[in-house]
Amino acid sequence: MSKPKVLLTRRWPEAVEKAMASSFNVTLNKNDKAITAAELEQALHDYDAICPSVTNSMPESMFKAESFKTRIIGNYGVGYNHLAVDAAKSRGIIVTNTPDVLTDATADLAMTLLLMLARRAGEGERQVRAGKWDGWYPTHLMGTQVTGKTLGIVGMGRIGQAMAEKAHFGFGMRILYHNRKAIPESKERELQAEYCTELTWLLSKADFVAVHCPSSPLTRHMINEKTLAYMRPNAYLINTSRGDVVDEKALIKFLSKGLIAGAGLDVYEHEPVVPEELVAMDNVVLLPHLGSATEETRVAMGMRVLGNLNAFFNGEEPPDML
Ligand code: 8YV
Repeated sequence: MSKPKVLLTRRWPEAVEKAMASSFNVTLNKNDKAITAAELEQALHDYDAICPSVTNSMPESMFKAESFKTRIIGNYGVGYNHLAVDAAKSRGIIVTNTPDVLTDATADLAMTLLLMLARRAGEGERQVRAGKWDGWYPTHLMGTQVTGKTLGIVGMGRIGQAMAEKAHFGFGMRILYHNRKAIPESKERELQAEYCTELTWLLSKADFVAVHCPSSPLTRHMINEKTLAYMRPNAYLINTSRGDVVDEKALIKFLSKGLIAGAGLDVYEHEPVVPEELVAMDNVVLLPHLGSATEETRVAMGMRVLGNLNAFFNGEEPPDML
C-alpha cells in the first residue's frame, strides 16, 4: 500500500521532519516560505493529511467543496482558533492539536515577560546596547519586587496552572484565578490559589495579570476598555495566549494614559503587525510569538502530530482529536 501523502506547511525541526518522512510520503516546505490560502485550499484536494500551524488560517469558506482528499488536519500547535474545526468535521475531516507538550515552555515565557516587566529588563538592555549606561546609582531603573506579589491568572487550564506553579513555588506569589469553573480543590490547596468568579474582582486585586485562556468568540476582547478599568495603575498585563483576547486599541489607550503600569506581549491581534504605539513605549515588553519556541518543545510538538497521524492511518482514534 502506498504511504499517505502529508503536507507540512512550514519547516519543522529536522528530527521530526525525518520521523515524518519515514512513516509518510511527506512534502516539506524546503525554502520555508509561507504558503498562500489558495495553495492551502488546493492541498485539501491533493493530500491525505495537512499539518498547518498558527499562521495557516483555514476558515469555513475553505471547506465548501463536496469532497476532499484530506482526511486529517494535524495542527502543529495547541491553539486552533485559525481552523474552522466544525466545518472540517462536517466534511468528515478529523482535526488534532498538540496539547501538554508546550505547557511549560509557554508558562516559562509568560514568567519571562513578567520578570522583564517588573525589573525593566528590556529598558536596561536597550540602554546598554545603545551605549547609554553611565554607571551605577541608587535610583537607576528601579523596578518592582516580584516575590510576594499577587498574580491574577485569566484561564486556569494547563498553561495557567503551570504558570501558577512557577509563580507560587518559585517566586512566592499569591495566586488568584478566573476560569469557567474552579480547578479541583486539592490543586487549589496545593497552589493556595483563590478562585474569582468575577474577572473584574481579579483585575482589581492583582499586581500582575497573566492571560492564558484560548481565543474563542467568548473570550474575544475579554480584556477591553471596561475590564481594563478595574486594573490598578501599578499593575502589569501579560498575554501569551492569543492577541484577540485583548482589545489592543483599549490596551494602548490605558498604557498611554498611565492607567496601568505596563504590558508584556507575545501575541498580537494582527500578527505579525505590532502597533507602532506599543513599539514606542518603554514600559512594554514585546516578543514575536515565542511561547513554544524551545528546541525540545518544537520537536515534541512535531512528534505529537506524528503520533496523531500514525494512530489515524492505523485505523485508531488519534489521541488529540478535537
Ligand atoms: C505555537 C501556539 O508555536 O501552540 C500554540 O497554540 O500559540 C504557539 O506556541 C504555534 O501555534 C504553532 O502553530
